[in-house]
Amino acid sequence: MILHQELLERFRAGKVPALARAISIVEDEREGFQDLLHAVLQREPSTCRIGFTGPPGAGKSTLVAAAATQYRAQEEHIGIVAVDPTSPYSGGALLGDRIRMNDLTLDPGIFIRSMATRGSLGGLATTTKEVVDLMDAFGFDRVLAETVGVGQTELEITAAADTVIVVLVPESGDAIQAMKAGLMEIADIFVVNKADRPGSDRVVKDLRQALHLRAGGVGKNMPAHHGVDLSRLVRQERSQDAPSSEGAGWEIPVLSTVAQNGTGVEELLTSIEAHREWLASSGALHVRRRARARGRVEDVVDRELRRVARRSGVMGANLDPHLDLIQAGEGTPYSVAREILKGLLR
Ligand SMILES: Nc1nc2c(ncn2[C@@H]2O[C@H](COP(=O)(O)OP(=O)(O)OP(=O)(O)O)[C@@H](O)[C@H]2O)c(=O)[nH]1
Ligand SMILES: [Mg+2]
Repeated sequence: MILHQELLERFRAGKVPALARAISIVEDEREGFQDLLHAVLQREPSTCRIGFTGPPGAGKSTLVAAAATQYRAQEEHIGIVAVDPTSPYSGGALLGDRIRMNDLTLDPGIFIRSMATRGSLGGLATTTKEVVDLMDAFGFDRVLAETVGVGQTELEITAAADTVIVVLVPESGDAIQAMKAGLMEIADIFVVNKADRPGSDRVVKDLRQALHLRAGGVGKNMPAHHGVDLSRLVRQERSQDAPSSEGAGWEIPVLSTVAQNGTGVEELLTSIEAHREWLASSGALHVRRRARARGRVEDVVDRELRRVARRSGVMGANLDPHLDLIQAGEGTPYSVAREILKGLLR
């Protein structure tokens, strides 16, 4: 705690380098990172968290950059988190983001951070959410988070947002695909980007129809892609306390944009504001924040349990005699795990 006291003061004073350092500490789970988070999160959340997700190359970064530019014109301070699901070593998409968001990085009113999920289970997704929490606590007017909607970790991160925008393109297939990928469950607003390309009207129409059918109860429990319900985590995190968006008077809009030249971006921002108002007036914002708090507690407990197991050393060389038993047919992974857990929880 003493370790980060000075950092904490500079963070609270709104110094951007302090935010950058705090993010690094959280990202690397360096000593004292939980105390740091604990200290800065003791305030009422006020930031508008907007998530952008969708298939690779849909134009999310371009759209985020366009939105950020408009918000800047209103003198708002903006934080941007771009989450890259690929390996941190390939770096391709991150580099692309950097180029597309280059103009923005010169603006001191905008803070951009790219991070990789590294495809690992649990841990890093939690860290990513914690980075969004940090940005929130820093006091930006809005935090825009971009994730690629391709897997569980990436969808789960959308639960960190108040408003989730799902970005599709004419090429990304029909509404059924979106439904299968679990995107229907998480969208508060649909955007069909690259409306300058053929087939865009068709996708807009399909989506509207699918949403209409869904509102009528058709396809609500449709099993997702490969039988894995990618959206379940998000839904759980949200709806344990809350009905999903469309259940409570929010009609999910389907917009079309050409992010490259800014067409439709104004309408998108209007929809985001409308959703914000709906969140506040319907009580959904409170409910979502509560669900988020629940999810975060679960995340931290999971992480700490894993940590306790790792620290105890039982998963390392000490496991060898147990493995001998399993190989000799005198034990199973279950009997061994049970014994280990008994020891840990004693
Ligand atoms: N034709 C057309 N191209 C666009 C539009 N918006 C973005 N692009 C282009 O599409 C490509 C991908 O855009 P990005 O903004 O990087 O897409 P992304 O979804 O962030 O991509 P990843 O982060 O890699 O998943 C870029 O070459 C953009 O210039 C659009 O409205 N129309
Ligand atoms: Mg991008």
